[in-house]
Amino acid sequence: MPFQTISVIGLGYIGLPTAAVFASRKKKVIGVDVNQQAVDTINRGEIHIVEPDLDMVVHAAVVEGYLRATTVAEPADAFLIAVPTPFKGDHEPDLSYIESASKSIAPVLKKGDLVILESTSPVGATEQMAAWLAEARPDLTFPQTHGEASDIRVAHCPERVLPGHVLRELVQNDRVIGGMTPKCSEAAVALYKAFVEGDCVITNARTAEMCKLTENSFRDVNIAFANELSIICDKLDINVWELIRLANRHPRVNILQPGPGVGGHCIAVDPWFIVSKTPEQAQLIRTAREVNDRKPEWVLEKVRIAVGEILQQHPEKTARDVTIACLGLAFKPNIDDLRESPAAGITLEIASTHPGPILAVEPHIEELPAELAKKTNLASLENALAESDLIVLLVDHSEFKNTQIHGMTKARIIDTRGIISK
Ligand code: SAJ
Repeated sequence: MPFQTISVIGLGYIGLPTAAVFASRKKKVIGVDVNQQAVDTINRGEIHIVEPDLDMVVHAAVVEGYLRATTVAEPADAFLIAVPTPFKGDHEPDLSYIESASKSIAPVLKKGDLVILESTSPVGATEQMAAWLAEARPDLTFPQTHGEASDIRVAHCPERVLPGHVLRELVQNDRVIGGMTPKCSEAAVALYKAFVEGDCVITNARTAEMCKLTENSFRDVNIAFANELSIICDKLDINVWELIRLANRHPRVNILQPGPGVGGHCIAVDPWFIVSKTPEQAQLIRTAREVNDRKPEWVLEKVRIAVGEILQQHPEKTARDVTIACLGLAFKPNIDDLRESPAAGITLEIASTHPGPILAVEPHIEELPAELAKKTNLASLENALAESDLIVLLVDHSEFKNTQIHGMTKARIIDTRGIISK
């Protein structure tokens, strides 16, 4: 393979596993990150993020000398940019991390190099990245002006791995390869073939960008449908989980599960990249986002109503005497990631407005984040079930699913995940 040295810019949830997997295939990998602490951690053979088995793969890669991290870009044959693309203002994509990553590698680029944008990006971002590179290096030629004859090859190859299964999905998933020219795509396929066992499917950069956004929007729209059904069923006194289970027996129906809202760093963000480019056209995609974003408020209203009913049944009590337990804080089951989590947001809001005790149960963490720690206590499942008057089930962790919650508590239960209601 022509790529002897590979540089990965951005050593986060995608960049670090990608760097480690290349290194595990005995490629020399230079990881670059602006975070000195992350760089030092990786160079010790340790990791600063949570992902099953990643610690072992990074440790082996560093010890065997295939992976090294640094804060300053160095020459390489291929550069993979895997930096965050958050949004700013009114859900406008923020490309500033891609811009600074491009500017950091531009000085070390040389004729024949391949630059791949892996970050989830709005349509047109790869062309924008190539423009930033060309501006910084007028001595080199790029595909937007020189097509197949360019010195530098540029492609967009979005990551599509599921947190919690990153190492397996990196290797096994099909990969969409969107080169700015067919030769750019060919070069990118040659690079990924070092570890990808799935198909490398070639398209252009804009389609590859839109493909990633489409996948996550599809999931968001489907979850919004499920969330809307849950609100409708609540009005009509129908068990939504039974309803979806029955409907999904149809060979061409596959509805996802309702919940307390959509969290994480992708599904709740990426659809906005489509909406911000085409606000007039992206009606359904925008509405789905709004439906999912409104769901936590609906859950909070259910909590307020339940507390009111408990007080009506127990006139001797005040709200201060009502203990609420929130089960689960992570953004999805069986992980410890509390960032962008509707469950954590709902718990914080309950703790900020309810005057009585709040117990937070999250079997995957040992300490609450500072903001939550000020207003609530981390409790065991057993204590929460025994001590609370109201239980709000927010995450379908296996620990909760495997417990006979109903039999272990006298509390009222609001089940946002269908754990007991199924
Ligand atoms: N959720 C529901 N109901 C469901 C499924 C999920 O409410 O039936 C919620 C989860 O609880 C969570 C949120 O949606 O709050 C997102 O979770 P997820 O498991 O759907 O997705 P992510 O964000 O962990 O990963 C997604 C994946 N995309 C798709 O499955 C299309 C992953 O493959 C992408 O690589 C990742 O986004 C990404 O990085 O873009």
